[in-house]
Amino acid sequence: MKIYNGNFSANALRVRAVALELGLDFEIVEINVMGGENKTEDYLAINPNGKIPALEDDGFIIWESRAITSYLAGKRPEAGLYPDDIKQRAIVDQWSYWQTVHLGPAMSKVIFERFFKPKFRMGETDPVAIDSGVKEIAQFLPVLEAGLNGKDWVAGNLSVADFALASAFVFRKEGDISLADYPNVTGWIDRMESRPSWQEAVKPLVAMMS
Ligand SMILES: N[C@@H](CCC(=O)N[C@@H](CS)C(=O)NCC(=O)O)C(=O)O
Repeated sequence: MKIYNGNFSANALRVRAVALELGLDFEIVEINVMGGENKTEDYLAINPNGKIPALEDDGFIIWESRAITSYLAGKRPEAGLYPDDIKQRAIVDQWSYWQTVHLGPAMSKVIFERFFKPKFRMGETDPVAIDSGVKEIAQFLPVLEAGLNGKDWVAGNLSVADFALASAFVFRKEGDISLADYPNVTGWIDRMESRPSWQEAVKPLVAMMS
């Protein structure tokens, strides 16, 4: 099994983390996005979007990180990362999609403006973008806080949704996003970040950005 990876990518991070969590055998194929390797004919045949991550498993190809993690979970159903029960599965999907369209973009906006832009000299920080991102985070984090009431993991048991969500929090400190008002979220991300799979998967991303 091959994971087409970029160490800089939070989307690739969740795929590596789930593969490690499940103890799957995989080979990392590093795609040099800065060097344009994601736009070569060969790579576009794997992911026509020219984006990483992608997965190749015995000739089967899948792209989109959350679809990949659900597929990987299906290879070790006993781990329960993507449950068979349709209601439990719907809850997992709910949080994964919510991270994709709501919390993730809000967190990324603020982290990009406050951390990545100055660090990589990507232009002036945009206070309007920060302001709107901060407001969105203030709207969405209470939803996650309430969702975690009485639970260790968002869908009850550890699932691909936790891996999807956790990738949004990697650079929260650098983005000056405080979790002080969110004890459930703080406990959850601490649990997530103490998992050996997560620690191993996040290492190359953190190394690149420090
Ligand atoms: N929704 C996709 C997003 C993939 C994506 O945006 N990948 C970025 C890296 S984080 C990429 O490959 N960018 C290179 C490009 O667009 O040229 C997923 O979750 O897999």
